[in-house]
Amino acid sequence: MLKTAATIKSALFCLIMLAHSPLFASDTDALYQQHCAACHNAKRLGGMGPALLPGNLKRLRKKAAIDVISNGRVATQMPGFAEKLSSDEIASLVEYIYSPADEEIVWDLAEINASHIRHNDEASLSDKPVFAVDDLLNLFLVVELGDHHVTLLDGDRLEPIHRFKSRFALHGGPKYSNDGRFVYFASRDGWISKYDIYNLKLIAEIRAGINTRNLAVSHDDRYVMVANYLPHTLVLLDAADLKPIKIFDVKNDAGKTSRISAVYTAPPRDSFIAALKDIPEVWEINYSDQPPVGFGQWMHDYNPESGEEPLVQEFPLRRIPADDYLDDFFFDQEYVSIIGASREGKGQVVDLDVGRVIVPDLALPGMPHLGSGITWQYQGRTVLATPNLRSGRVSVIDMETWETVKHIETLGPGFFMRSHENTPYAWVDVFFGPNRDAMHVIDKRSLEIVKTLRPVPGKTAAHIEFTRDGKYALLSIWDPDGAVIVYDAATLEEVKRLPMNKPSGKYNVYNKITRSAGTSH
Ligand code: DHE
Repeated sequence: MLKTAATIKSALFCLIMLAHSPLFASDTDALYQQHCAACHNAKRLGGMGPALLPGNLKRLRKKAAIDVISNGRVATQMPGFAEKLSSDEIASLVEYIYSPADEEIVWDLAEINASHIRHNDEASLSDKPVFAVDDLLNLFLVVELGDHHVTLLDGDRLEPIHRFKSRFALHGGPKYSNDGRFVYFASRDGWISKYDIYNLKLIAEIRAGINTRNLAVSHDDRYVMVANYLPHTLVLLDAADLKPIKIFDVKNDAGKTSRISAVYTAPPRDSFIAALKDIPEVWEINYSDQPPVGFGQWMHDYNPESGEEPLVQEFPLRRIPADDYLDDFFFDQEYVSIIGASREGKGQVVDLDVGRVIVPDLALPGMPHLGSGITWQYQGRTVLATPNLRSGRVSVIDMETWETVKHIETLGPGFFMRSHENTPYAWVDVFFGPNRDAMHVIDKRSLEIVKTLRPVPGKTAAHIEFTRDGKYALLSIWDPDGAVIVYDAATLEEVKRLPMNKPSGKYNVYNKITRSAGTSH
């Protein structure tokens, strides 16, 4: 009897110990596959969410990682798991993601080249569209995240023309060629696609990275630059067929590598400008056939008095020191200054001509989704306005003095802000919180909210884009059973609804290729 009681006691003890012991590696792997793999990839290489490998988590302390897994991450699709997982399970997941991958991840020229797909030969396709519209520059593309499709819309009739499948999880603005015939998409897992809108056909695809931020197309339509989180590279592609030309390993003098926050084209400079996430630097890569002599070299080691010949390089790189990391940035309309912000909400202005920070402490409370900043004329001066992902306010900043003109209080943090040269209004969403179904309309002349729309109560209303003439504003209802809702931009009355599957960004060809001050560039 005693022996039986002792056996039961020891079995119970073992069970209790087991319940409190760290999970077995196989349990954690199963947990990861069940809860994380769909967005972060089964091998932690990233997809909809970022890669979860030690090299990609350098700026996130383990304590903060526990908080993100428990409570989610503001301004992303990352939900909180505190209700589903125990604290031991969350702790074991954190250990798991900070441990090195089983296999080394290499995504170099050989792997990139091997992924290349040539779908159609551009030369054999017609340069006339296979559909009839009045204005080819008033076309829109709508990215539907719900089932990973893209819809081509006629901006005059406001009707869909065609719908095609995209790669999984497109993110960031697609970029058009100058004539609006071709468009380049980037997916979060590194696929770059070139699509011929006139022929409704893919031209080529290539996987330029494992985990990609965005892409930029040179203003002369010759090059595509891809910014990656994994590996830590910028990849230059030939815009004709997407074949790789050059890989830039992104690292500082000490050999520390960095993820790239974003890359954009600066047309008057013949350059791509990239912000780095783990090194406080801005990179400028010149793509002209005759880059300025010594471009980039003077930032480091060229002394004009030394008598040495300055360097002339192909695609020369200029590294500009910043005061802090730049998680994203935005240009002035002249492409001289960039206005950047770190995830912690520290804003800074970098002057690209003089190559240094000129305003180290720009007042940007919360983190702006800076691709969404816009500019307009207010009382004779240019102001920039951006929503903030952490606080319910739109910051309006004078671009000459860099002083805050006004913080406009909104019903919650917003993702996207848009306007157009032909409308007195700027539209800003309330993407988070109980008022995520609201869309504010701000009068650009008074900086006051003049109307708050609630197109579908309870469903997120987000991202506006205007028709070429600015007469209509198109709004996304961010839901599988969603819609693009068209508003008269003057009366603010609804005109029509086009059912869509979680439509996110919408991109008007004319507004994009003319780099309208009211839209993202
Ligand atoms: Fe975006 C654009 C960064 C989360 C939808 N987003 C961009 C751009 C950057 C960026 C740098 C500009 C790229 C360009 O134009 O080439 N986005 C980030 C983030 O750092 C953040 C906060 C975290 C992350 O997960 O990367 C983030 N973004 C999201 C989302 O959760 C959104 C709402 C849904 C999604 O697709 O994941 C989202 N981002 C968008 C959209 C654009 C965008 C629709 C293009 C807007 C435009 O009009 O140009």
